[in-house]
Amino acid sequence: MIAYIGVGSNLGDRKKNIEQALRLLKQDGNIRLLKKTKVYETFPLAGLRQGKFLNGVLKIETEYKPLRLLEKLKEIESLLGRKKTKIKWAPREIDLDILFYGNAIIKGKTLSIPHKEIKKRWFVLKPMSDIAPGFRHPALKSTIKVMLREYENSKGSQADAVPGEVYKKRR
Ligand code: PH2
Ligand code: MG
Ligand code: MG
Repeated sequence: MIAYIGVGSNLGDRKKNIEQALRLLKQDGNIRLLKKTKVYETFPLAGLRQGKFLNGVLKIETEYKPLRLLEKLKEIESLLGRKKTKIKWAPREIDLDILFYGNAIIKGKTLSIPHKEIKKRWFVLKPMSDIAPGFRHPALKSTIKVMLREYENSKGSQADAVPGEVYKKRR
């Protein structure tokens, strides 16, 4: 199955964390990395004060079923030093989220696919639009490109979030 994975880091050596995560993913015989986007530096979306993120999206092909894929991603997160915490949206060394799994719609206790917040997250829509602008959200029925345009039209965008640059202003 084709899946899209959101990658984020805002703790420690962010670039290295993402590189390590990629390395571990590639080592898995049931996961093939098909595409990776460039990494965008983005302001944290949360009430909590915390450091800026590096965010990107991966396109993979995998034999794993969704829950097994989730386990695998959690395993990599913990190998990279991410500690479990009750605090929602605590800063993290690495975050690997299943955004889409083919066109599956799953509403489980431990896993929701597509990821619930995609439409509200520039840091997902933007990188994903670089590799899959025409991908259609199986539940919302709009394409990534359209959702990104809608986001940028309503929120004025995080278009100052240029890859590799440090932003001057916060909206
Ligand atoms: N992840 C969150 C909460 N807020 N903000 C940015 N910019 N990037 C993220 O990956 C992110 C976030 C929870 O997973
Ligand atoms: Mg997340
Ligand atoms: Mg997560």
